[in-house]
Order: sequence, then C-alpha cells, then structure tokens
Amino acid sequence: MEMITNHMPTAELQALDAAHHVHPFSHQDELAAKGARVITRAKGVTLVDSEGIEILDAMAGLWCVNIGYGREELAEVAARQMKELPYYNTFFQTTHVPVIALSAKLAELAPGDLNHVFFGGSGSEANDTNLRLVRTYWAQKGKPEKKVVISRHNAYHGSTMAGASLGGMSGMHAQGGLPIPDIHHINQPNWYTEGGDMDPAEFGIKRAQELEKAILEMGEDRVAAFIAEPVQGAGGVIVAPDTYWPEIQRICDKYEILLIVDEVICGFGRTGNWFGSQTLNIRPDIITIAKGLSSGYAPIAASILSDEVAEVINATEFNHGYTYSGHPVAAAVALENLRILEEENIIETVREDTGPYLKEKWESLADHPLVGEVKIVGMMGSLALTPDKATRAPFKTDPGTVGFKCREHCFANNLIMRHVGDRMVISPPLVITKAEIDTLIERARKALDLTLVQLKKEGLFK
Ligand code: PXG
Repeated sequence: MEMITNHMPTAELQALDAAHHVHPFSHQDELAAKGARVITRAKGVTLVDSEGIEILDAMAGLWCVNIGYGREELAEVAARQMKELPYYNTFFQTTHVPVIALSAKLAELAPGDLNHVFFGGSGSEANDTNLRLVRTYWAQKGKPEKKVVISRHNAYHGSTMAGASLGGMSGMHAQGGLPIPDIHHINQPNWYTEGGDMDPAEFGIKRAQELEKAILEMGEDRVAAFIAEPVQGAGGVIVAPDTYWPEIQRICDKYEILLIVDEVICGFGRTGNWFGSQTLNIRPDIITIAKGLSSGYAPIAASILSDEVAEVINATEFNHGYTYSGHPVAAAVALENLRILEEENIIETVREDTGPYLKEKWESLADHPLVGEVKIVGMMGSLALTPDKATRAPFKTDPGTVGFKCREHCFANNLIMRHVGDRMVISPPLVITKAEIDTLIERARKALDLTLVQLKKEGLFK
C-alpha cells in the first residue's frame, strides 16, 4: 500500500487526541503519556498507521470486520443510499426500502423460526431491547413477576446500563452502580481456570446445572430468560466443554424461560456457520446481532425474535425504539455485506478451508513453553498463558500483567492480538488467506518467545 500523508505529523495527532478524545476502556493518562497509535487506512486484513507501517489485524477491528477492510461496494451503496434517502424513521406508521429488505433477508438467514427483527445501533442497545422485551413479553402473558434474567460471570453483553448489568465483567460492575436489579449471574464454563481436578465433560454439566439450580432457587415464576454467548468472546474466547450446551438446552426446554443467544461476535460466519447457534446446536428464542452484520462498516444491530415471542409482543404497543433503529444507510450497507458474505462463499471457506488451516496452525502453538491451553472455533481463538502447563497455574503477579506484556510484543511486531487477562485472543477478518495466517502465526510465536525471555528476566518464569 502506498503511504498517504494528508494529515498532521503523528506527534501532533497524538497530542490533540490526548487533549480532547476520551478513549473507551482506557486509562487516559497512561495512554496520553505513550501516545495512541494513529490508524489511517486499511485494506483486507492490513491496517496502515500514520507512519506508513503495516499491521496485521488479527482482531478484525473489534471482532467485527468479517469481510475485511476496503470493500468499495459498501462505500458505493452507502453513498447511493445517502443521496436517495439518508434518513427516515419507522416509528409513526412509516417504513423504507432498505429496512424492509434487510429484515426479510435476516429472517431468511436466521435459524429456526427467528423471523422478526427489531433494530438498534449497537450490540449494547440490542441487549437493552432484549431486557425490556422479555419482561414485556411475560407481563403480556399475565406474569409480570417473571423479570429476572440469568447471565454468567465473565460474559460480555455491552456497556450500557442494561448491557453491562447483563454482562458479568467485575471491573464494569465496580463502576457506576451496577448491576441493575433482577439480573442474576451464574458461573461460566471456563474449565481451564475454574475446572480444578474435574474432567472437562463433568465440569461442563456441573456449570450448566447451575442454571437449573438458580431457576429452582428463585422460582420458575420469577425467571424471564437466560442470556449467553455461544462462545464467550470478550471474556477470552472461552469455549465451553461439549457437554455444556446440550445440558443448557435441556434446562431451557424444561422450564418456561426464554433463551437469548448473544450472537454479536459469533454471528455472520465467525464460528464457520452463519450463527454460533448453528455451530453449537442451540435453539434460541431471541438472538442479538451486531458487528459482522455490517462488518463494522456502519453501526447497526438487532434483536431477532421467534414467531412465538413476536406474536406476544406484536399484540401490544412496545414503547421502545431508537432514532437510528433501522437506519437506511446502515441497513443498505448491511445488505451489501450479506450479499458479499453469501456470493463469495466466505462462510463456507472458513468452515471448510481457511478455518481448519488456521486451527492446525493455531494449535501448533501448544508446544510453546508459555501456552497452557489452545482453543479455536472457526475464526475465533485463544491461548492461555501459564508458568506451569501441568498445573495450569496462574502467574505470581496480578492477572493480566503477562497478557499485557505479550500484547505489547505483538503490537511492536505489527500484529494486533488482544489479551484478556492472561489469555491471548484472535478473531481475524474471515477473508484472511493462508499466507496471511502463516504471518499471523509467525508473529504470534515471536511475541510468545519475546514474552518468555522477558518473564525469565523478571523472574516470573522458571
Ligand atoms: N454482546 C457481545 C457478545 C459483544 O461482544 C456487545 C454485545 C456490545 O456491542 P456494542 O456494539 O454495543 O459494543 C459485544 C461487544 C473487547 C470488546 O475488548 C468486545 C466488545 C466490544 C468492545 C470491546 O473484546 N463486544
């Protein structure tokens, strides 16, 4: 890629950024002292920074740029839609062509009888919608007391009051008075850190049965729904043992509660099928979608409801909606993104070709002295770092310290790989080629090597 320099020098951009831009999930002062890396353009899986340096984006932005960067078709569709109808709402007895077409397309793609789409602008908004919606659903059915939503520790469902409350991130709950009432968290199916001496299959059942226990303790007449990601993303790409989801499904079938599957990361090919629910054989009543819906080219999200849920909600006025629900430009961009995913067989390629290739290469990192566990489903993977493979021990320092060091080595070597605590995670654009996968693995191994050298020096690895 040729370098473009139609911007201020990097240092000036960083100074202005530090002076006026408040970053999400960041310690502002520490970041300001260092200077944020300025990203100026991107193509395929490659970002370019303000110094012209190319970076392999193994996170697809924030798990979202599924079709890769730089697809002109989406820019053209957006421009065309902006000229024709840049905005209109669907609140007061009106609708428009992009939102109609996208709703119908999503009904066709979504599993089972998930046929009814309520739009928002972000995954957080869609989960806010879900919370109000399931409570409204039960109130409509004459059961206003059924309002508790059960979720899981270390889940991520967004950053709004409802999203962060539904999520199970302790750092988020510690700020701003969360969680809001009537959200209950059970333990996550993270065998590696919490499984102790149990074998994974037994542990999976045990963790799933915490749902049943919670329902029985609170009373079925108080529980509205259970919400979960098929594979926990922001929690560290935690893949539940095989026994977990069938048991969760059995419990959801047995008791009268709704199952909300948060497909914000797993949707649109990430796991090798259109939806994570298909990969893991889950039958949701509601799914949350965002991110890959537009490959991040426009902010758009949705809740997709089953026929039965929609039937109940449709019989009343649901007093809920966002200015940008079903935004015509975002909807048109999403449709074009779905067309590309479909016509270029991108999801099939992940399932049958590049996904298995990435899996083989990613799993080859298991021989590294720092790596205690390797997980991968489709194109989302994780490595658990440990000073002692045999015992799966944590490091003798604050959780996340080592993960952060490894992440710094990745960043310095032009690989974007995130850390969640002491797990390293990847979620590359689905269009990543085999040659690019080789580069990803090479850089990841180099970062692990450099981390190991550093840890030995610091006495954190013997
Ligand atoms: N559900 C899931 C499963 C998500 O991963 C959301 C909901 C919220 O979506 P919005 O569009 O409101 O952000 C998410 C978002 C990270 C990271 O660091 C992950 C997300 C967002 C920001 C950072 O891994 N996931």
